Amino acid sequence: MKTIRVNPQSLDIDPVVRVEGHLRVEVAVDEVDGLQQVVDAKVSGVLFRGFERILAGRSPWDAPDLTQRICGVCPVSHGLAASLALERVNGLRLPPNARWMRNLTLAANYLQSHILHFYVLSLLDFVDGPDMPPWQPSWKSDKRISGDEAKTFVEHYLAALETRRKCHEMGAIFGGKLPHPPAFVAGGFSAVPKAEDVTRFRSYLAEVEKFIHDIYLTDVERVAGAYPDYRVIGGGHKRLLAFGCFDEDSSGAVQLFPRGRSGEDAAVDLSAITEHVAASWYADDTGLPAHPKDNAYSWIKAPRYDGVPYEVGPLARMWVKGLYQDGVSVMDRHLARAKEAAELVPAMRRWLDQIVPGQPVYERFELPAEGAGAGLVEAPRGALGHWVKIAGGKIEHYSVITPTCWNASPRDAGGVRGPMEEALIGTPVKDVAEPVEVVRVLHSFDPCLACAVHAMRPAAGWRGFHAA
Ligand code: NFE
Repeated sequence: MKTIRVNPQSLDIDPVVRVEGHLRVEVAVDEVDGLQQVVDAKVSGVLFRGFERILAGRSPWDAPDLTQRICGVCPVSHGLAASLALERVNGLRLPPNARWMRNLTLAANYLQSHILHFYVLSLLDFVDGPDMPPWQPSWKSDKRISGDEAKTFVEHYLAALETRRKCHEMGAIFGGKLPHPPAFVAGGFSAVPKAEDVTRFRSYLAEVEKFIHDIYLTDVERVAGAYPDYRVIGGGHKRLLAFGCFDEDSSGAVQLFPRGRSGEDAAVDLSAITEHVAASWYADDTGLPAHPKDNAYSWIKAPRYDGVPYEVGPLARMWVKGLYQDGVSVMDRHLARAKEAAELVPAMRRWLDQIVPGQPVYERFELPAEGAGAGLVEAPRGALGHWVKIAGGKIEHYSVITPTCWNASPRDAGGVRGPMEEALIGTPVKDVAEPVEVVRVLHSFDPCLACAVHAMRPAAGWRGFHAA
């Protein structure tokens, strides 16, 4: 492709709004074949956090409670991943009730998160809303949904807020107070199901289902229809990875959303996961925070599978399950996410049917003084892993790789861009004063910087830690 350098410009969007946490993006815009577009991108997490360091030296039993505080949007996933990591230390099998209640609480969290993402975090990029917050102030360019149709979307936005609240109330029936449900404990669940809880959950689910089917699915289709170019924009590396989630049996081998990768070889081998810090503010040899550092621009590490970047998220899950394989783009992410919401509802009914009030929810077990375990789940935004190493009865090392670590990762040791960075390449930018196209691509990943920024294990050999 012939590149005509006309007027290369660097745009710095800092902060990117309508994401969780602090995200900065720097894009180079240039004219290529007569079209002004993104030719380079750097995505940065600009807030340092250190949850793994908080965990070191503490009792392993604290991990489900402490790691939930990583984030208020996906705490359920962290509580589950931490519990699983401890249970894997000694191969514990849970009572079925605990499995169904965990699944249901996590699924309720997915539904609130999917609705939040489309209506609150993304829709305002596409719809020209009324002259009031949160619709204004906003960039005016390229809003293809306006007038009476926009009014309908505003009504749906309000209905989405209400429905999201219902999802939280639904999750709280078994999980306890949200957003950080205390019911996730290593060994099972701390709430005992009653028949009336099951009935109440069912009635919430019916209301949420109505919103998903009558409003959410239709609205996503409508936005996708108005922006057909976004079925191409925002593709990126087009490599997808899912750890799998929602156990259907005690072995953990059968899951509603299976583990896998796009492409010919779908197997997932945990020892293939590495983390790079070449462009991150951590020392190459120790993994300790190192700021400033030459060529580094993010507190996010760069996880790679088999040395290459992978996108994670609802699209990856639906792809691996075989339910959505239309493409990888901005709109494909939104469409697959809505499809996943619809897919969850019948599964939730099935899990509700299998809860037996009065039966056990917890299996008492001992943690060994020495051991290691991995808890792999799917958070709403994608593959989430917790790795724990116990020594002397305390946490010696804890490592968290979140979905946004994968998606918003910076360049790796080979200089290869992370998934969001790569997805931005080629994105047309009509008006550099209002680069809404860039923001649409970023929002389609629903990045959460609160989740993504973590310190790593400050000792030799940390690169191999994730094989545990
Ligand atoms: Ni803070 Fe999270 C999800 C996790 S994102 S929202 O979903 O883990 O990286």
